Amino acid sequence: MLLRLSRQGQALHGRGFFAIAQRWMLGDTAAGTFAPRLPIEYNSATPTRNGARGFLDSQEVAVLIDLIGVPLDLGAGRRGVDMGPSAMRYAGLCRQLAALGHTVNDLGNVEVPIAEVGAVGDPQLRYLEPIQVALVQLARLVDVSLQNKHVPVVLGGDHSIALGSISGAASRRDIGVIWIDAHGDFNTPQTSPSGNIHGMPLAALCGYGDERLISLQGQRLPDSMVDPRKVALVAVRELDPGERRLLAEAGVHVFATEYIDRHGMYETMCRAIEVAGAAHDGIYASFDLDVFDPAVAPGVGTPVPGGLTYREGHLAVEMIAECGELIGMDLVEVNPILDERNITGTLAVEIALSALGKRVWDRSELACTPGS
Ligand SMILES: [Mn+2]
Repeated sequence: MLLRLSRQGQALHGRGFFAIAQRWMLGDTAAGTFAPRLPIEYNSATPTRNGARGFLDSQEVAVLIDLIGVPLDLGAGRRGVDMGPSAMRYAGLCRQLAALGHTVNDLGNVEVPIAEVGAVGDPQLRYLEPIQVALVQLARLVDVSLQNKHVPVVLGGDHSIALGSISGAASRRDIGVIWIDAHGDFNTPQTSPSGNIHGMPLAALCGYGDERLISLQGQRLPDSMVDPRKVALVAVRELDPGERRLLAEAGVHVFATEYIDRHGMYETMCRAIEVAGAAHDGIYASFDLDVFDPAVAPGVGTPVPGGLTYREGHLAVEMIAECGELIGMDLVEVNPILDERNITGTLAVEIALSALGKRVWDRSELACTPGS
């Protein structure tokens, strides 16, 4: 697998948190033999919990994770995703990430106005003002987290938050984006049937749509535009007509559900990682829980039939972890009001764990299969 993920026949030069060990692994994979296990190498800048290694195996590096909650539901049509950060924390996110061997800094929540006291404003950009205020704070936190060489994990909230987190990550950095979602989130106020901003963040990140949203009313961090050709949209299955046109025009690589049906999740993710991995400074993953089939993740505001299975979702993030390029991630659209006993909140936590190194068994057997 690792060989297939390499670009132009060269070894990956990851900048993410598994990169050091990954490069060691790759050299060995190319030789077609297994190397003896090395003792775990912690990133020297990373304090560990009494040297605890947790579940991470010798290919991985324990990191310092910044958890950032964004209790925002103003971008969505249905209320309730503002409770998403609580649901994920309640499901044990912090404790389980620490059990993997990482050090976890919970930075608490970004301050977000509630709908009851905010003005809707422009009906085609509903709640732009209060959303913009929250996203500007978030962008700064993510930028600082990356400057500190930490891994930001952002807990939504509706998907509009990704305009904050990813513009923060992209500021003066060349990043690729893997957007895992039932929807394209590539609407503009002109193409959006609802005016809800959570349908627009990916377009705005790439510079499409209303200038007020794209620029975060003049407060977007400098040099933070995302190159749409380095964006992979994975498992999308519901697109508005205008959104479809715009995605094609922008050059976003769209891996819709029918692509997954024909090529499987493994091939799909190899391609998606190739697309986003073309960026120089790593990959940011934005994971919308509505990408799962509603039977697996009932607690989302905009469920669409025909979604990913539980295992497909895990495979996607396991492969992103293994490529060595991941620099940060979002987990969004968990809606505890619509959920059943926090199934979806718990699932979001499990996805974060897989993205940050948790495995059922020894990955070397997966990574080094000759001819795969
Ligand atoms: Mn979304």
